[in-house]
Amino acid sequence: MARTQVGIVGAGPSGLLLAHLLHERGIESVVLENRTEEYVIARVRAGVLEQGVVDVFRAAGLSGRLEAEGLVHHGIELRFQGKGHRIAMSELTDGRTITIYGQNRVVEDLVAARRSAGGPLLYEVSDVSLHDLAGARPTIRYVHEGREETLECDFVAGCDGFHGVSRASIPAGVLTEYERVYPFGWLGILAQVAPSTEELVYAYHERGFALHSLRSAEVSRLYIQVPAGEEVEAWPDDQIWSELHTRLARDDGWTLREGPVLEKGIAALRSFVTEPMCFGRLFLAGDAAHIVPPTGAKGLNLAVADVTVLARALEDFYATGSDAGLDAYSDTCLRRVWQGERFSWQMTSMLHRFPEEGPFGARLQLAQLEQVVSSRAAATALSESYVGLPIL
Ligand code: RFL
Ligand code: PHB
Repeated sequence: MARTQVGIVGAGPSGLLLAHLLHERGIESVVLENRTEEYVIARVRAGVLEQGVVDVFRAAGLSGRLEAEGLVHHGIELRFQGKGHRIAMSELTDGRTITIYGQNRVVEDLVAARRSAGGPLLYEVSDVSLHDLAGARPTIRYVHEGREETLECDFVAGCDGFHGVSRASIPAGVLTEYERVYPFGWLGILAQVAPSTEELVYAYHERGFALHSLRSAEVSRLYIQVPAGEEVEAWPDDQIWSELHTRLARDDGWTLREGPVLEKGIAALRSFVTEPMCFGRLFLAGDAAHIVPPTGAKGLNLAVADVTVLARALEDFYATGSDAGLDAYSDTCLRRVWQGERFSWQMTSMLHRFPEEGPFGARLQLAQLEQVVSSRAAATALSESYVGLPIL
């Protein structure tokens, strides 16, 4: 039977970053991923990194390409009723910034770091199951290259996302789950066209929310709110552009540039938290423990915060034998998680069309937007949440 100190399930941002932070601390791990490397890297997801996350990457020696190619932003635009309103986030938060850098690149950088560290990273494992989580020697069983394997660990990190096996391996009755599912999703496209904006635009429109984000000087990332359950095949490119033009329109002549669609997909919107984020020697991190709707751009940022806390707690355990950090892991993470949930819910509620809320609800949304763009206190509160709290 193979052995390691920390068995990590999932090679998304959480699992790979944890492996790197542990390696830096002299702690061994094995990372098990059920998909292929190409699939995990190609998945188009997050784009906004909080300053605290960039600081974590820098401190871990992972920020070379991120600092060379990431786009540092100082504000966002809220657009409604044909007008754009800049929220000067840096000015309102003592100079804090966000960085636009695609999750694909984050994952590529982390895979490269793992390779150069020489640590095990296995793709296309199947039939992953977790055992003896409540004891001192949990094991992970899996199949790789046709062979059944058993990995004995000191700890298991469940970094396998919302649909992974880790959370599902915890006995019934241990976890309390808090959930809200929204009656809409986001249809996202990646387009080969220079962004029509320098800063992210979050638009509220009677036809629904739209977001203009970016990836580089040549590639734009755009989203529109669509009803829950919609199939991407029902959305030809010209119809997506038409909705984007309508929802992002400004009455000062601003125009949206179109380009070839490189990728498109639909994501459901959900808020979800499990408490506690651990059971015995299994620790959940990232999307395995919590999901936020993407409107607040918090998912990846929360994942980075979780694994930073976990790596420190494990470092303490191996250095001193103390369980104190591990015992506090869940509570420490959940304080940030619930702030992320609150902010993501607030942004989602303020910016999407909720048909069941009727015209009264729509008027309240406009009143809230008016307050955010006209009150320095309200804009500061939004900015503080958007740029995020320090992690280190
Ligand atoms: P991931 O990325 O889902 O990775 C989990 C990995 O585990 C693997 N896995 C398994 N491996 C082995 N055995 C099993 N049984 C397994 N089951 C699953 C999966 O294949 C996968 O590789 O979770 P992780 O690492 O916790 O990372 C979380 C982030 O990916 C997620 O929170 C963000 O993408 C959310 N998100 C955003 N976050 C931000 O901070 N800023 C943003 O701007 C932002 N925009 C977004 C987003 C997510 C989006 N979608 C598609 C949900 C925009 C979108 C559209
Ligand atoms: C993205 O660029 O993919 C992005 C940006 C901001 C969000 C969500 C996604 O709130």
